[in-house]
Amino acid sequence: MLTLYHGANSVCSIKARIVLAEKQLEWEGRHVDLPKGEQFHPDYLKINPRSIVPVLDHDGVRIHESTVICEYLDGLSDHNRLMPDDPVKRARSRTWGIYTLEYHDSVNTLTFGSYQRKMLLDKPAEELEARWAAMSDKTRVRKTLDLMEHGAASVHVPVALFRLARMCAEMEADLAKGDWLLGDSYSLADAMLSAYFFRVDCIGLESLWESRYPRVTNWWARIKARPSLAAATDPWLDEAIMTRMRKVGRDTFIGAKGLEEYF
Ligand SMILES: N[C@@H](CCC(=O)N[C@@H](CS)C(=O)NCC(=O)O)C(=O)O
Repeated sequence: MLTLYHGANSVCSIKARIVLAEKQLEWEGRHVDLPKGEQFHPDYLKINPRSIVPVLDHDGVRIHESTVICEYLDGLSDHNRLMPDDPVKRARSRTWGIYTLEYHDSVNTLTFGSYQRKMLLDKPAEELEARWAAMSDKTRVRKTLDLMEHGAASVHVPVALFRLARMCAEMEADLAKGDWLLGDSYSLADAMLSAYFFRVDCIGLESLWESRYPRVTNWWARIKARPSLAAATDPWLDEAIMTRMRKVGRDTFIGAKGLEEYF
């Protein structure tokens, strides 16, 4: 039995759900409501003391980290094998997997600096204090507090946009060799990266690639046409929240010169 502890709108959970859909694996979900703070509940801390999702439970064995979960899921069946046989392509796939740690941090910065900040600013001060106290990683707390205070003016925002722009530039170079990141076939690298694109798109910043990376723009259109993206997102996401997220993201980051002022 495969059980995924996941968050509805968590980018790393979406990443795992895309691979579950691509592989057509049967799985059961245990939803962890991140906005409500369920990741800090003592029962969940027994599943993951780091208070983050996703976690995959396979017959009682727990696998942590979305990139590792994705490769693990791919290895479970021969249906639609996503990790290539070629050792050079396997190495490149794992390089993309490592880069996703940076992409996660970046999309998290942009989401927190806009939509999440707006949501949390409405909460009572005591509730926020309790939330920061529950986070065991104090570096994360410091960053979160900076984003709460400064929003788009936080020092973390230009770093995040620079890194995501670098992601697009590196993808543009790889996509010169084929329609997909590792060549002519859709692979684990495409599946993993599409979750971060989904989030950037949700916060209305698709001009990050549309303004300068045509191959990446076409790649994203191909990804959106795959049933796996809708399967991994539609059942969990609320249309009204997504509309608000896009508006707040654009209002926060897109100035008179688009995203240009960040580069
Ligand atoms: N490197 C981890 C990152 C996991 C992570 O940070 N997940 C976020 C959601 S995408 C989370 O659980 N956040 C909890 C919180 O914000 O308190 C992975 O790829 O699995």
